[in-house]
Amino acid sequence: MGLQQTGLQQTGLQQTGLQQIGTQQACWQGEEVQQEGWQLDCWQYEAGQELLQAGWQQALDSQLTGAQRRVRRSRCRSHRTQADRPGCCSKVEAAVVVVEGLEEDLRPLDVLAEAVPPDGSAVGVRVMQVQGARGLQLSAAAPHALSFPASRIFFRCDLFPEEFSIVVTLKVPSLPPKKNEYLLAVVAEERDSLLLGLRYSPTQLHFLFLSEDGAGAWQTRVSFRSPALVDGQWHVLVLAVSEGSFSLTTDCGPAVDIMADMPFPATLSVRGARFFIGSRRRTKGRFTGLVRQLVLLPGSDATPRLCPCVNPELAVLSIPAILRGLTGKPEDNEVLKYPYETDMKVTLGPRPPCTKAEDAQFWFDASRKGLYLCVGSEWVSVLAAKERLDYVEEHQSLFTNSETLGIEVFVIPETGLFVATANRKTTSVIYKWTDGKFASYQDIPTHQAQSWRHFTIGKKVFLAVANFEPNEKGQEFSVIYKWSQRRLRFTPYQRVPTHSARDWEAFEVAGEHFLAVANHREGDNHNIDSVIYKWNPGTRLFEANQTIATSGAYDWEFFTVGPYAFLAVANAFNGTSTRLQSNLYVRLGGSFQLFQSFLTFGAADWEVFHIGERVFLAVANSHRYDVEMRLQNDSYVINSVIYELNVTAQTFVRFQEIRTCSALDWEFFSVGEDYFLVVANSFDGNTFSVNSIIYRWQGYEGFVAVHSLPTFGCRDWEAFRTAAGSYLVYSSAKEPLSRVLKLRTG
Ligand SMILES: [Ca+2]
Ligand SMILES: [Ca+2]
Ligand SMILES: [Ca+2]
Repeated sequence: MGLQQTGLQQTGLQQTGLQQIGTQQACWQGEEVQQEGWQLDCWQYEAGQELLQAGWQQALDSQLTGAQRRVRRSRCRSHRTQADRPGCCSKVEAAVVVVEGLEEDLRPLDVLAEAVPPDGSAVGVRVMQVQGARGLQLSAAAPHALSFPASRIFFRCDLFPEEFSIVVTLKVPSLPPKKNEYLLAVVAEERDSLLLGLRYSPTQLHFLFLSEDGAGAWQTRVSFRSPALVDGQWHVLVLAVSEGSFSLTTDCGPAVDIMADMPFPATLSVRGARFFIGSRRRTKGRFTGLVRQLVLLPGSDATPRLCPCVNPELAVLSIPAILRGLTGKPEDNEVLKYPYETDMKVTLGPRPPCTKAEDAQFWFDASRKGLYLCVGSEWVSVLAAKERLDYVEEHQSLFTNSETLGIEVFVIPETGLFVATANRKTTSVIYKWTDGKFASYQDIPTHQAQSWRHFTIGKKVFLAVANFEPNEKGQEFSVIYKWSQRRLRFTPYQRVPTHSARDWEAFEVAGEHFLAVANHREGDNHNIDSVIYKWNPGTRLFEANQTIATSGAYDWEFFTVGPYAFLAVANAFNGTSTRLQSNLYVRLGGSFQLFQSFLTFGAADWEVFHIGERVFLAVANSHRYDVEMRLQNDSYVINSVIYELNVTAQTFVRFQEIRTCSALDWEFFSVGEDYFLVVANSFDGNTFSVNSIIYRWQGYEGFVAVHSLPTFGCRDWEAFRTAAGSYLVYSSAKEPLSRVLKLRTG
């Protein structure tokens, strides 16, 4: 992102409510001080005029008191000395300088603002917002980005004030021991000597200055122990210098005073010198934290101007316009702590538009504590959770012996992780996760297998396959296999007559075990019964328990909400149309009864998922088709729908529609604190080569596309985890190749 842009964004931000909140929350001290200062200046101006007539010291001492007198003395001394130097202004001229200079010299010189153009467009500088306050970060590549000639602020005389204070607001990450970083350096450019410097180490803050006299030049270092500085929090430091007295105040706390043998020079010339912020004109010692305020206040201790303050670690004397504004709310700070590296422009309040103009800008949704980045035209969640999906990488190409319609990943305790592939041709294969990859483990003869379902009853492990076609003898059945702990293989356990079975669903209600089969069609007839079987512990077999009329049933999905058990069926085709009601049943009085119907289009999959207390049900609509309607290519690119349970109304309501390309499966998964849905897009009317999409849950906006994966005839997705990480696996209904993807998290 260009820095020019940052500046413009900043300008825009200042008109938001955030700015107002920030101003109110910021120290009012600033305004009071300014008024005070204005009065002081006026009064001093008069004093200055008097001074012209009555002479230096006399007029001052009679009318100024305390610190003001000290200030004035310092000014006078500086100018008097300057006047005595060859090539400088005469004594009378010096007095005029004092008079003219009073108005501005006692005002804070915002050194940081001097270095940053009003729009913030300095090269090598980034504006960042952290813990609710903005600061500037220097790029390692451009360590002198923030510098300017001393003559820009010392335009009347080139002597550094003898008495002054420096106010710094900064935020410093932890530093390695012995490492030093410069906050400020005034360097005589020609001879490259440090005239004045402020630098810190993990344990100390050093103030350095050059003293010169006839005997030569030497550097003095005044060191303060600063244990609280390098802790990653914002801090305000005020260093007040007056002759040999050096006083450091941190966050408006008690001052630490050091009396040095060597006073700060009264005649430190800054002619030909340059101010460097965050460096000492070289890469070494570059400031790596954030600086928010850097002010030189000539002639006085700035502490009374800043303190006391409501928010002492962010007390403001003067900061560049680009850094103004605080979010103020402490709860915001907690969240904004994370994206330390983020660029600027965070908008609060209701969702702002995300267009080209807002590209790369942030929006903080305070109600959901979400930080969003405008990318393209979408707000993408960027709030760093503990673990975050970064991207996916190909982990394994799983070559299958034929096209694969369904995949089922499961764990057998003390044995391992497996995936069962439902292959179109005569053999399906079970793979075992071995050395981080799936390796072929067992072949099982199947008949156009559509899907596998793993389940357990007590310690018994089962695997049921949905066979779509009859066997060689014309017998049509699906098979339940049982894991043999002795043979370490699945062996046939029970045959169940089925009709072009598409799917098995296994579930348990009140300690009873059930299996439901989706019978797709019998011959040409799609309007047939699907069957729910119940485990009989006496016979140890599944027995038909309930039949439910279905139309080209494709999928069963079981879930519970509180004490209620639900079963949803995806009805795909009734013989003439894919535009059908797919039904949701609830178990009441020992059987499943119709609860709600949903209009679906070639429904191929139901996916239920929970996000917090919320319950969602997503349908994959694969095809809009009617015998009346001529075949249209666009009838595959249609919306799939996510419904959400409205508990009060006891009904699922439309939550979000997502454009899909002959969607055949939804898979819900989570990474860290983020939730995702991935869709199996299989066909767009022309090609099977279509992208499948990963959507990320973004609260307010529902699911937003975050990643596209090129797939070919994608049929089924499964998510799984191992100790090594999170994975996705998908199968293709059009080629004998499934792929395992590893989710990269960061
Ligand atoms: Ca299912
Ligand atoms: Ca699914
Ligand atoms: Ca799936």
